[in-house]
Amino acid sequence: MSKSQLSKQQNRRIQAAQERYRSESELGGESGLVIARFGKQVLIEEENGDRRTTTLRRRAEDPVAGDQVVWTPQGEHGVIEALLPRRTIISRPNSQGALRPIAANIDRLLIVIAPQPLAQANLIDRYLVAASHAGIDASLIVNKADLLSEAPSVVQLAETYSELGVEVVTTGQLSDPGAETLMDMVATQTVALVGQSGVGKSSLIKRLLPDLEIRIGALSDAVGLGRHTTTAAALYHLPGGGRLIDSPGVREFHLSHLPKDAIESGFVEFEPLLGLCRFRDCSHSHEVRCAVLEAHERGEISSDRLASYRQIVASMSQ
Ligand SMILES: Nc1nc2c(ncn2[C@@H]2O[C@H](COP(=O)(O)OP(=O)(O)OP(=O)(O)O)[C@@H](O)[C@H]2O)c(=O)[nH]1
Ligand SMILES: [Mg+2]
Ligand SMILES: [Zn+2]
Repeated sequence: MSKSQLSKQQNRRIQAAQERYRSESELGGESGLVIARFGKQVLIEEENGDRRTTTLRRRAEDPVAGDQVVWTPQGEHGVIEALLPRRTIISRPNSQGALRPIAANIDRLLIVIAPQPLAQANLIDRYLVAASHAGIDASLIVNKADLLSEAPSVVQLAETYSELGVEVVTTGQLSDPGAETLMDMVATQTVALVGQSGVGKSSLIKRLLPDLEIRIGALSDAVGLGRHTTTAAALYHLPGGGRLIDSPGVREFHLSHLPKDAIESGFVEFEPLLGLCRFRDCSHSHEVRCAVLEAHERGEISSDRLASYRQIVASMSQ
């Protein structure tokens, strides 16, 4: 980890601690970390590491794994008094179009792909845009390494993103060449694993934390790790201080909640060209003297990424 990253992270921690202190003294409660949310019930971790089931005081609050809250005891349970300001948030619209948080206060998105179900470049691009917009780093985890020999397109995809500067780690349950790299990458950060259902996000967490059954003893059965599809995001501590947030798999990831210019800024190879097009509101599709189209003609932007960009932009106006 670079010096500047470390100090940025340290600053965030100090800021978070100050906010926690302020809120606790103002609200007269104790601070807690959201481990998982199941409908109206929120499993939190107290400062001393104990876990407790709480409910929400205000319906408007929408806590999610990774959130810091202020709570007050109510018998052996508790009530969440307030959600503390989030350092970062990744959200997505649900099927009704309402924006729902995926994970809060994360430093990095781990976009998990696999040969089975087959990786989709456009979904990766959408996650990269969302991470960029949220000010979060993103890495690509190529899981199910044992199936890669039959999936050259996934190997190709990994190469494409690696060339774009995205860190790529290959992992799998039979051979896990990337386990150590992955642990180093997470270090003391809070990371969220996202991706299609069935790519092996929960299995990967279980591999990194073999004694998980013990660790998640307090968790609801709703988190059927490895065996069933994950239905709620849940946070797990790594021994070194890192935190992993498992999230339910998605079929698609809409970006309709983002401003239009977040899409082009989320395409890392477009970024240096933005503002260089002849027209300020250039759509990079047919305009003359479009810096993006010119870069594509010079071979600096791949046809696949340009097509993926257009697909996202087109889906925004639907
Ligand atoms: N071949 C192979 N299968 C794997 C590997 N890792 C996980 N699987 C299998 O993939 C299936 C899905 O794994 P999960 O960990 O539940 O996937 P998930 O991404 O958490 O899925 P959701 O919770 O629905 O989002 C399970 O049957 C796993 O046994 C791997 O490295 N190789
Ligand atoms: Mg899962
Ligand atoms: Zn343009």
